Amino acid sequence: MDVIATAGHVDHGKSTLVRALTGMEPDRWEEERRRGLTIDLGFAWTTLPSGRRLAVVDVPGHERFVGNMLAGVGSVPAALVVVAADDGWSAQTAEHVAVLDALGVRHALLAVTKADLADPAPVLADVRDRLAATSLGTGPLREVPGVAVSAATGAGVPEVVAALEALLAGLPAPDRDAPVRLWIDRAFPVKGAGTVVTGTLAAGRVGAGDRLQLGGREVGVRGVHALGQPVERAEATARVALNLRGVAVEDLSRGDALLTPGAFRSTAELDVTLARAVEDRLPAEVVVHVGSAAVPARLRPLEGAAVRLRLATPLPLRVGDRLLLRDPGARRVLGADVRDVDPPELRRRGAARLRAEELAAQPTGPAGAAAELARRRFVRAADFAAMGWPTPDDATAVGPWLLAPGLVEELAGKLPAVVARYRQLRPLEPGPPVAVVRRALELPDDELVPAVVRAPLALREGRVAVATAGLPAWVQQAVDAIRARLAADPFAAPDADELRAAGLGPRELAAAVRDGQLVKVADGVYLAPGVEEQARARLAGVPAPFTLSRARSAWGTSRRVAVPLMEWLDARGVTERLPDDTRRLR
Ligand SMILES: Nc1nc2c(ncn2[C@@H]2O[C@H](COP(=O)(O)OP(=O)(O)OP(=O)(O)O)[C@@H](O)[C@H]2O)c(=O)[nH]1
Ligand SMILES: [Mg+2]
Repeated sequence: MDVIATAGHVDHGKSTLVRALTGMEPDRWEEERRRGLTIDLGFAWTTLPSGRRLAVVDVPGHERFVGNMLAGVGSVPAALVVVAADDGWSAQTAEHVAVLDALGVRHALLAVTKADLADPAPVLADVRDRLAATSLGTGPLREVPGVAVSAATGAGVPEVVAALEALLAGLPAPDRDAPVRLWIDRAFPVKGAGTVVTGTLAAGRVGAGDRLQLGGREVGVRGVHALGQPVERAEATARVALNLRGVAVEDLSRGDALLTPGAFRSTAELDVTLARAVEDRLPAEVVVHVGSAAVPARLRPLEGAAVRLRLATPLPLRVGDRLLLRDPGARRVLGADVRDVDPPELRRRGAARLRAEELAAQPTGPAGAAAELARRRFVRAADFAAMGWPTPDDATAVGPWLLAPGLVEELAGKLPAVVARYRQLRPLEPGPPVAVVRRALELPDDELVPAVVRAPLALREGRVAVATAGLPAWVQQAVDAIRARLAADPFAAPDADELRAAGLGPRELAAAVRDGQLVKVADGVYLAPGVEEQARARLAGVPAPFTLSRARSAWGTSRRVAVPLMEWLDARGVTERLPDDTRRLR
C-alpha cells in the first residue's frame, strides 16, 4: 500500500479530487459536509489500475486548521499538491508547501484543479517553478510532475491516476524491519471491540498479538485493519487501524506514539541542526511537530545551524528524525534534523559554541555513530540503538556495553597505576575492590572492570589484585614466627597478648588469612593452613564417641583453642555432634 497526503489552499478542490480518485467521501463530519470545508483529516483509498493500493490522507486547507494538516502529513512520504486554476498560488499553498519542504518530503504530484473554470497552463507553469525551489523538486531539473484536472467534467482524472502510478512506483521502499513508531492520528471506541487507533505506519510491521509501548506502559494489539479490512499483519507503508487491549480511549490522543518496546527512548532535551540556514533571529519558543505530535519547546540557538530544544513533554525521538519547528506567531516553519537525543550539559562558558562545532564536524550515518561513541566512550548497546545510531564496526562489546575503539587498551594501561596507588595506602590488601577501580577509571558499571584487567593483575575475590602481592615485610616476619611455632605445635594458637606484641592487628591478620598463610578458626584464634587434616588425624586415634575434653588432650591445647576448633570442625562437617554432646568423626 502507498500513502499520500493532499496539500493546498482552502477550497482549491482537494477533497473533491480525492472523491473523484477514490469514490470515497473524505470529509467525515456532518459539519464539514454542511460547510463544504475540511476541518480534520479525512481518509480515503482506492486500488489503482496497476493493482497498487493507495490511501489518501486529505488535509484541511483553511489556515485555522494547519495543526491538523501537520498531523496528516507528518508520516507520509508523498504529497498531492492541489492548486485551483482560477486562483493560483495562494497563502495556504505557500504555507503547506513550506511545511512539506521543512519535512523534507521529496515526492509530489501537482494537480491544477478547476481546469474547467480557467486555463490551467499559467498556474501549472508558475507553481512548478515555485516547487522546483523546494524539497519536492527532483532530478537535475528539480521538476515536479504536474497535471491539469477538472473534477466537474472528469477531464484529466485518468492523467492524474497515471501520474500517481508513476510517482508511487518511484517511492523508496520503506524499512519493514525497522521498529514500529506509529503516531496516532485518531483514537475512538468501537462497540464490541473497544479502543481503536489509526495512523500511518511509515516503517516496520504490526500484527495481532504484538505488544507495543505507549508512554510508560505496554498495550496489546488485538487486531489490525488496513483500508477497512481485517489483516493478519500490516507492513509499511500503510494506513492502519489497531484494536488495542489494555488502554481506554480517554487515555489516548493524537500525537501519542505506539512503539516497539525498548526500541525508542523518550527525550525532552535534544540537539538539532536546521535544514536550511536562517538569516534572522530564531524564536525562543516554537512548536515541534513530528508524526502527528505537536509539542511546545524552548529553543536555544547554539551557533550556526545548531540548536538545542527543550520539549514541554518528552517525545520518542531518534537521531536522524526530521522535525518541523513552527513559530506560530511568525507563521514560519523550519526543518530540523535530530542530531543527539541525549545531549551533554552546557555548563561552562563557550560550551554552546563548542557543542555547535562538534555537531558541525560530526558526520551523519555510520561514521557519525563512530564519532558519537568516541565522544561518549561507553554506552549501553540497547540505549545507543534506541537513540537511532547504528553499531560502529570497530566498537568493543563488553556484556551489554559498547566501548569506543581503543578505550579498553587505554584503561588497561591506566589500571596498574590505580592498583599501585591503592596498595601504597593499604599495603595489607592485595589490590583495590572492583568498585574502587570502577570509580577510579570513571566506568559506569562494575561489569566493565574485568575487561580492562591484564596480567600480571588478576581479578581475585572481587578485587583487582597483584598476582605476587604477598604481605608487607614486617607482617610477613611476624606471621613467619607464628607459623614456625605452629609447625612445631599445630594447635598452639597465639593468644591476644602475643598477637599484639607481634604487631598483628585485625587488618594484618585478615591480610594473612586472605593470602592463605593463616586460618581463622574464631575471633582471635589463628592456626596454620592444614590444621583441619591435622586435627582429624589426632582424633582418628581417639575411640569414638569422644568428649570435648578428650579431643582437647588429643590436640594438646587449651580450652581457649579447643572449644572454637571443635565447633569449627563441626561446621565444616569433619566432626559430628551427638545428642549427648559427645562427637565422632564423620
Ligand atoms: N468547477 C469546479 N469546481 C470544483 C472543482 N473541484 C472542486 N470544486 C468545487 O470547489 C469547492 C471546494 O472544493 P473542496 O474539494 O471542498 O476543496 P478543498 O480543497 O477540499 O477545501 P478545504 O478542504 O476546505 O481546504 C467545492 O464547491 C467543489 O465542488 C473542479 O474541478 N471544478
Ligand atoms: Mg477538503
